[in-house]
Amino acid sequence: MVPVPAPARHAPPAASLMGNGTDAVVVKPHASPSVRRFARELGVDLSLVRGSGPKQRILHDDVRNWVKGVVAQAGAPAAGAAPTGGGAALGLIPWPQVDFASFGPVETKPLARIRRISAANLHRNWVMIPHVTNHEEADITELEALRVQLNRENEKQGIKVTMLAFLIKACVAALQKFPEFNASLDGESLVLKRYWHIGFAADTPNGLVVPVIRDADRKGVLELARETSALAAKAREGKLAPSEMQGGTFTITSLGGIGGTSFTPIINAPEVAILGVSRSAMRPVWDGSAFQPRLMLPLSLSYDHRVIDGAAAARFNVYLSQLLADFRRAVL
Ligand code: CAO
Repeated sequence: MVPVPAPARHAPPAASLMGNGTDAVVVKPHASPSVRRFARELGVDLSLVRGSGPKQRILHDDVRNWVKGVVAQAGAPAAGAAPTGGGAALGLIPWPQVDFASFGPVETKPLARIRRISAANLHRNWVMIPHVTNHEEADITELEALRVQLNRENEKQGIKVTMLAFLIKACVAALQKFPEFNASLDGESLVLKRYWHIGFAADTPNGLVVPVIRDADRKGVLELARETSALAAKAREGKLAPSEMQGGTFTITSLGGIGGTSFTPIINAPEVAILGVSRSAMRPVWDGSAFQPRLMLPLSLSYDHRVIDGAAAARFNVYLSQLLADFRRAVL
């Protein structure tokens, strides 16, 4: 796992990256005369420092930590290398400090622990990885019919086969054909993994977690269905062990049960790609002589452009869509 940049406590929380229309309001830094003197001695511009004291007052420690962050950043690797150091010195203007209560009633809720951890990870990954998303559609008309039939057959055993289990199987086949998607950057090398541990994003009352299915290449669809539903249930109860969320080589995030037509998933570092899945829908598809009603599944593949070229991503997504359209290919 890549460490969170040293001056993370001074970085804006990820959730705040969504604009709130208040960017123009900037207040003067709030600090005691001794902190101002300390900052002057070190040549620190206090408007760049985030205060951790009451009412965001800047403390000696905030100045010290800010300097440490800048020093750590100076020792960070050159562009193109895998991120291992800080990420604070982006040369951005300070985060807007706004007294929201002066505009209307507000309620302040501390972020849950899982959300704080995932926010820091998502923020780092979004800022440090050059993301591009490739969108594709898969014709899953036949696959959905097979899924419904399997569920009818396995009803008594209590196994529910979900689209996610088929997606894991198909992704493993695509990852085996395109190994650079099952890899991580390590300095100036690419580590290609010869194991296929697939993570899937699970929405829980405490926030987003990513349980990992180990050795997904050695498991059949029914076993994958059983394991994903057991891990998802454990995730919702907050009972996942750390080891059940580690070692992933590729992640799938499915919003298909909720809705939407496409989205831009954030890569789960140190992985280099992630597949977002939206809700399937019946669409008229031209077969060369007439429109046919087909069930189409939207696939959004985000990839690290330092490692993967746009053409490779398009090939991966097209291949994945072919596997889902004719699932016999996934077991070849
Ligand atoms: N298109 C249409 N329907 C779909 C679908 C899709 N792509 N995927 C699932 N569905 C249907 C299922 O068939 C199921 O229908 P029935 O209840 O009629 O059988 C229903 O939607 C609910 O499915 P589900 O989402 O509970 O099950 P799943 O196996 O597809 O997903 C899990 C499991 C853990 C991925 C899911 O519960 C979850 O947490 N999803 C959210 C992930 C998330 O938050 N991602 C965002 C991360 S980035 O912020």
